[in-house]
Amino acid sequence: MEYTAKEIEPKWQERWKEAQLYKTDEDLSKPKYYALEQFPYPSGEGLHMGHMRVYSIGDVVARFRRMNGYRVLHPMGADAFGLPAENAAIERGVNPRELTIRNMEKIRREQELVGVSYDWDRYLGSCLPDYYQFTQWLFLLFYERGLAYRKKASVNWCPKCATVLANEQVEDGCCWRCDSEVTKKDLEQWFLRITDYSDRLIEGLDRLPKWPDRVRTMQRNWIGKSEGTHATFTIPELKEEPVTVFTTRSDTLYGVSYIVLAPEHPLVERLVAGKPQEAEIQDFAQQMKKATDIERTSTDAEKVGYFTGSYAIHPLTGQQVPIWVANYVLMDYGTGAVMGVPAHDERDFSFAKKYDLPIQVVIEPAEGQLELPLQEAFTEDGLLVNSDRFNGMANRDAIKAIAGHLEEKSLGGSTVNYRLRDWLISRQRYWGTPIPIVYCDDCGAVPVPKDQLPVVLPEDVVFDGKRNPLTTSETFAHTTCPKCGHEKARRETDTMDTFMDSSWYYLRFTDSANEMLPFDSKKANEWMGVDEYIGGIEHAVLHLLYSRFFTKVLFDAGMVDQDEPFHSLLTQGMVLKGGFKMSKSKGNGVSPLEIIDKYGADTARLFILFAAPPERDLEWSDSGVEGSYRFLNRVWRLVVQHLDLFKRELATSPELSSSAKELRRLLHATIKKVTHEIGERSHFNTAVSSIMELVNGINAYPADADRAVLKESLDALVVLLAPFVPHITEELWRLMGHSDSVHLATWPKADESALVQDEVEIVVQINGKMRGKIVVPAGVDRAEIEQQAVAHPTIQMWLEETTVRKVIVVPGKLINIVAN
Ligand code: ANZ
Ligand code: ZN
Repeated sequence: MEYTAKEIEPKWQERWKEAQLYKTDEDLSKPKYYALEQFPYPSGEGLHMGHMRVYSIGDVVARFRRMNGYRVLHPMGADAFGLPAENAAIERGVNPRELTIRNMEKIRREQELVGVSYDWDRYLGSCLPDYYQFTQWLFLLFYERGLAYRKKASVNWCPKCATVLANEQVEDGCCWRCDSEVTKKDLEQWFLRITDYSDRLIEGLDRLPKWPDRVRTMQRNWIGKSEGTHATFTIPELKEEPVTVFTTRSDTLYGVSYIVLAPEHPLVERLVAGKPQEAEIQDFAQQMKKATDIERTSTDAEKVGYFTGSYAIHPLTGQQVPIWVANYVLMDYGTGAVMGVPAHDERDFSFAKKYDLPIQVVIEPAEGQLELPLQEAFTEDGLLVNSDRFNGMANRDAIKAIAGHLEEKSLGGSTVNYRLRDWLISRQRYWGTPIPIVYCDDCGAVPVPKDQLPVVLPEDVVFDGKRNPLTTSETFAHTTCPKCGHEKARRETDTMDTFMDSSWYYLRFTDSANEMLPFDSKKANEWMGVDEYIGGIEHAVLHLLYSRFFTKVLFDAGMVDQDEPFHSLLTQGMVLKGGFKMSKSKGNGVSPLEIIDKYGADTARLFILFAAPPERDLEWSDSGVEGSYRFLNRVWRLVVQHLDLFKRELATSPELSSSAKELRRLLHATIKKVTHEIGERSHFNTAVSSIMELVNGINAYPADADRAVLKESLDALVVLLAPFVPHITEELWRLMGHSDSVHLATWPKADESALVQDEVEIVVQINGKMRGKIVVPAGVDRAEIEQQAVAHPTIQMWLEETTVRKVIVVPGKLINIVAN
């Protein structure tokens, strides 16, 4: 009987489907386990090896938990809105819907070939109206809670994608999707108030010990909480109007020699009006609007500034300081105004040098003195000087003291600032969830009532690549006002960022057929949070931050009882070929379908799981795949060769031979190890390698040794392999005569008593005289006995200054060392 993956795999996939084997178990008496792999974007390319890796990992997790008595939720769907489909549709002049639906079907068929244990009844596609109506519903919930608002803002614009981008989607000044340089544009846009949740998004990270530190750090840095001080300067020329700066270094307040406003700061226009520098500064402000934040703030970027011709009054010294505008101050950080302290800040130092502004030292090192003139900014800790009543104070203490002093005088005080900005969700594109808002001349922006959802994407649109296709529909934009019935109302034609769709899909899976609500709270609470979430590191601040935000809002709305969605996060490494990320476009792609066709999905899964720990990169190797295939063939032959064992009852003999004991010990040590490696450490590779050792052990088992132990070992072997290679194990299991699926089998439990090795006492003689005793495991070899004997402290003493001439070992009894 040959191992024929090609016949076995489709056969079992079909039967599992018929038997609804992977339908979600809703027996609430069992503990729950929610295993989730990030749902894919259905590109026309279909499944790639990266997908195959994520699904193989997720499937081991899900199957392992099922076999361990959990009710498991393991769903799959498609993240189906987005630009690539729209762009492809524009190229071909068709509606992206057709293309996307076709691609969704394709990737789903391919996922099925992998043999993953999904509950397909819960399938969802984010572009289908029965899903996106609830994305709209949730937008309205945010709106009701004051968390969705519209404002005109200078936003990131990708000229190639012809749409705005959220801050999170700008990477080093470029579009995250197409890498084009991002520019700025003033537009009325919808935002979600994620900044209201800044502190909670930071705090929650401390409750996620099973997330990689790296991801938590990235989120913390992205939110960028910074504790500092506001200090208010007044401008005599503007009738004492105040300008407030944000600083993390209030200890340097007496060293301020100028203040700098961002070119876009609202005061700038009034300060320069009618002055000779007016035109120049306005030009400068225009230029700066287009520059990216990176260009403006990097420490080595050239600092450019202009004196406004005006002065402000220092809050503590009453002195006049000049007001400048400069590129390195950003409008949307802090207050858009900073105090310049050249002696203690690098950027201020180079600015002051360039424009010949005074440099006043206010911190000296605790020992020694700074040499004047300064050659560079002194940024270390020290003691305050030239700072009036604060002289001599340690600068760290002075931060609080000076902030307190400002507060007493109502000229400022401690404050907290964040880097995080509200999430811009409007996109000027067709293939996304329409924002459910109507504009009415009388009522302004009016939310579409929930019972009128979904606002469906219209079909009568033109895809010419010149404008937002949604604006070309005759039927869509014109509508009546839901509030006053005005007939000349217009619909919002922006759609939502597709990250809105993926921010809540894990909740929808808990109740995916619900027609009234996004999900029922009771259902969600039965499953949330996700116990193992598997996906790429590239979503560290995008999807993973947005989803946490959504969950917190839904928690506040009473819709879920937990405020963190993903309890454990596994970020899988890349699949490499020749050291480079495997990809079709780079020409080093290996198609999962080809591998499945040649060897079967089981071989591909086994190779992927065995070749590297999940969070590491995995180097593709054809010989490694061959090796996995050979291993499965060995397992096949090993079981098939002994099928007769399963045709009869076998009793274990009461006195086991040493080889029978040894095999049982190996078997139960393997069970223990595999259980631990999968269940506690997610180290699937070491689990597989210990199963391989077990196979060696079974292979070497003597033909005349106890048959019942052999049967026990083969039985457990097939069960242990089932989460990794579901098809071959199912076939073997049935050949063994089991009537139920191996995937319904109970995970074996390690028999601790089998793990103890029998021990024997061995007498150690030197020149025939007994000098000590050692205890060794039964059956160990001579070399091991000799090694332990000479290592024994008493024996070592006796052997001191002698030479060992000969060693005689009587196994199981004694060792005699001849020495003189
Ligand atoms: C005076 C000072 C003296 C500063 C000193 C630093 C060192 P983080 O930690 O990132 O929050 N700053 C404030 N607002 C800014 C803006 N809109 N654009 C550019 N820079 C801005 O950084 C806070 C520091 O960044 C603030 O503290 C301010 O410079 C600058 F020896 O104030 B500091
Ligand atoms: Zn109206």
